[in-house]
Amino acid sequence: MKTFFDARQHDHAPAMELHNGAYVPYAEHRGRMENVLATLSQVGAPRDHGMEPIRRVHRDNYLAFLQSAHERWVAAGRNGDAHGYAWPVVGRRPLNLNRIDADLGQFSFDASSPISAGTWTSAYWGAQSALAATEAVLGGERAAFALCRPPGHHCGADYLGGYCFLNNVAISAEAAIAAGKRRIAILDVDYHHGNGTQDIFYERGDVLFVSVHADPATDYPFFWGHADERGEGAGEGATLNLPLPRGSGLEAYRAALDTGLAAIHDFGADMLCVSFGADTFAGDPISQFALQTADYTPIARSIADLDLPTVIVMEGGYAVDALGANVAAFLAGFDWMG
Ligand code: OKP
Ligand code: ZN
Repeated sequence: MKTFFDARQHDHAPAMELHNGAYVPYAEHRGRMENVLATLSQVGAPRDHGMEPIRRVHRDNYLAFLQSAHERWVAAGRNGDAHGYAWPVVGRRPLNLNRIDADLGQFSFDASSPISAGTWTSAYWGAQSALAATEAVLGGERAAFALCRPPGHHCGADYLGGYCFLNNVAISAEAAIAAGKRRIAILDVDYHHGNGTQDIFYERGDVLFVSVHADPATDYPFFWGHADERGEGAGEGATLNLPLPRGSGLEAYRAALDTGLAAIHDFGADMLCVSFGADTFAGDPISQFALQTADYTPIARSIADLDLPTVIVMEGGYAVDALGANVAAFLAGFDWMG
């Protein structure tokens, strides 16, 4: 399968993150990509599609913030990674503040995503990898894979969070619509709910968002991904959340996935964008499902059986030594598509 990755996606390199009350080494590090790249052939660098497709998803003030945040952090006399610590609660009146600390709170929803010197460059080229895979599929490939890093499904039109800065799968879906596709299905099979993707398309009837994930009653991102979130307005019924309990293995996973795939079939999508996270793996250090490496092939095969042109973008997966094998097992499920 054609795969896209740009070496500049390594530039994003936060040192530490807040995990269960302690600072620990950042889990979403470049070693993840190195392990995957070692298992893949046919990896190409994306061409540069520029800012326009990114601006279809993200607000200009947020993009300006992302591009300058680390420089402003340094200019304020700070060391290391830019990190928010104060957030405007729902209902707080809009304020036009320009202190970097205020903006870090304004444009994020959690403390999971420090900004390093290379964050913008990596996020930009990760989005370009998603656009290159999208272009390949629009050009006739049955499926293509974007090895996105940083991941994207937690960030929204104007906020970052959950290791995510640009929403790669949303950028792919919007690019496909701009190129003439009419109905896009997004299937999110990362362990965590894709709250940013859901938010971006919540009132849209032309983009179906289906997600199988850990129940937010017990797992990050807690405030989104509950089964009763079903979309609003024109998007009513075009969001389908299928939460599963911690400990779920292949049997429970397949039952939820089959429900999601049936919804995608009924929606009549003309293209599929998949947010693939391998953090559903039994050995994942921050997640609690029980999938085995060999399970990813039949899971992907049943997604491929939808017989839709498919863009696959990388999301999470933190069992680094197994990540390449898990990605390869997933992509093997699409092999018959050529
Ligand atoms: C990103 B993706 C828990 C900290 C949670 C955020 C997890 C983001 C996962 N102590 N950190 O969906 O794989
Ligand atoms: Zn995840």
